[in-house]
Amino acid sequence: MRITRLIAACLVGSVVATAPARAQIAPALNPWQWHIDAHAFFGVNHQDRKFRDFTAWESQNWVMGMGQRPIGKGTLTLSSMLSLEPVTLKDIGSPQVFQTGETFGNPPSALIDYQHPHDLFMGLGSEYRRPISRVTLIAGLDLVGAPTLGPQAFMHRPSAGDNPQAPLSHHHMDSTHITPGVVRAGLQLGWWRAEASAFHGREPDQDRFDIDFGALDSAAARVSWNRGAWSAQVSAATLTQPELITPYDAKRVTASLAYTSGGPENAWHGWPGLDRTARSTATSRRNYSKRRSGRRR
Ligand SMILES: [Cu+2]
Repeated sequence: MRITRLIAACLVGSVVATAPARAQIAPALNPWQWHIDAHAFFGVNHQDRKFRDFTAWESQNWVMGMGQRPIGKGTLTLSSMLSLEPVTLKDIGSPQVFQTGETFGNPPSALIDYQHPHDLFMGLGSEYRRPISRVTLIAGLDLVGAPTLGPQAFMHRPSAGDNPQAPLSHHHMDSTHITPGVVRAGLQLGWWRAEASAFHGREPDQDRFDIDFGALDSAAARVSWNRGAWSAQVSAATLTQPELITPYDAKRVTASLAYTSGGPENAWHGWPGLDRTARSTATSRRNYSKRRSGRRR
């Protein structure tokens, strides 16, 4: 098999800004601290294969904004993550040999060899952290967010800084990183953190501009460890019909170890990961048919 892959891309924008100045001047009047981090790639992606060529002019991009302020004895964080990929990538997604995940078309079929565009709203969430003695209590509520499953999604890892393409493991390890409706709680002690969450298990649909709210029908728990450049996690979840085109519920276990080295210019990030997903019996055939035809439960 002949595969030639050419990605000519330029990072047209990468912005990290922090604006605590006002808070230092008048903390009583403006206790908020704001941070923004944006990445935009633009380029041509050409992949020359034996039976199929792919070429696309495209842009992968996202902007993350965060505001923090003290409330009581703790800290409130509001965060958002938006992407213009619904208009800067083709509907079917970005050509990427061997990539899988989500669906395309009507009737929907599994996407293969493409990375789908991310949703406009990739994250809209809040978190409150309160230290009590050596333990920090954490509570979070996300309109769109990530449940306590798997490692940090790839765009939050330093290795995404100069790479426009999603890793091929994205839809195994990070498949829940855009989840509509997450309630989570946990505690941190030193390098260790234990958390659990309830969330809506279905992956986002093909309409990339809406938020696909639904019942909090799935649950996950994670234990993680972070020390310096090293981080590790083990997590497990029970997911209610995560895929649009299959009627199965799923149980997933993931484990990963990451090492991050260097500053923003020369960061590298490696992580052997393990993902095991087992399908279980459908919740009900009737429910599945309703969902597939686009009706909400
Ligand atoms: Cu993604």
